[in-house]
Amino acid sequence: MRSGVDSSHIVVLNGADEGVARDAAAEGLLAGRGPLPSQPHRLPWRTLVVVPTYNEKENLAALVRAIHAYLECDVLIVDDGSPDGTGEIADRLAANDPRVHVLHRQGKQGLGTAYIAGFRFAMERGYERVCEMDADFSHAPWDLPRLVAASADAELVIGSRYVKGGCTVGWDFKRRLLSRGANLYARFWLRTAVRDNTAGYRCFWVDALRRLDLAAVAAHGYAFQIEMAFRIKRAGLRVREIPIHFIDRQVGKSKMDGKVAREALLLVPRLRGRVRRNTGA
Ligand SMILES: Nc1nc2c(ncn2[C@@H]2O[C@H](COP(=O)(O)OP(=O)(O)OP(=O)(O)O)[C@@H](O)[C@H]2O)c(=O)[nH]1
Ligand SMILES: [Mg+2]
Repeated sequence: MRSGVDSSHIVVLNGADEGVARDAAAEGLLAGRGPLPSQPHRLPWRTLVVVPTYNEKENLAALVRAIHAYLECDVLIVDDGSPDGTGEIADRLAANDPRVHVLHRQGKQGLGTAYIAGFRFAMERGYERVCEMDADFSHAPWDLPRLVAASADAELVIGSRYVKGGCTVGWDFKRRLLSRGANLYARFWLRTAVRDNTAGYRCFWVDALRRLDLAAVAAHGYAFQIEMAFRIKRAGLRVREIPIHFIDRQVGKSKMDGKVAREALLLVPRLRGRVRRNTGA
């Protein structure tokens, strides 16, 4: 690890006996599943973790299992008609576990609209926290309890690669440059103190989302993350960044493309004019 502590070596006790917790963690690490807690963490809020998927058949079942090993929560899979059959895997998971839900959408409609659909699901069903998480294990499941716990005093928590202790693992120079460049660009245009504006590992208060005008959110691709952080800030709400180690995907294909980058380039300079102060709408 290039900087800071590797979160896969943090054992959260959460009321558990230290010896038991350490043994469970060591067993999980040995099995390549991170430091498993002896039991999933239970936090005071009803939490929904939204996982958008497009062709993630190798990752999805293992990811949902890992999420539930670390945190007591519900999971919503938003699948855009993946040609590889991810949607059927999602249905099978939901049929076997009442904590798993699935939304099927027709064709690839972008990450932004998938998350908005997830947010609406959370609002309608009385969840108090809603998380965003990639399906490809780039976002370590063992960071999830830390992410949600940090939301005690911030309406938006971002798992950040660009605060002290955070980093990316396994990205080539080009990908690192693109991500850093996008963040510099966003910080320049939006004058924001948020260091990782494009990060997709997040926890929102559902009540904070209710205060925003979600129908006005313009971005579909990665600019969605920049826009949401900006809208939360503009609404006068608190954003907190906690360090994470972002791990490059091990299996499956990237969906990053030029269209997504172009959208961010064009949209970000216009955001300050579009989003009203104090309301975020
Ligand atoms: N529902 C839905 N999910 C999507 C869409 N595009 C990407 N995803 C999912 O969003 C998450 C992030 O996409 P990734 O392809 O991992 O994007 P990335 O992390 O920038 O790129 P790599 O990690 O390099 O693959 C993954 O879980 C994808 O399956 C989409 O249009 N619809
Ligand atoms: Mg990814």
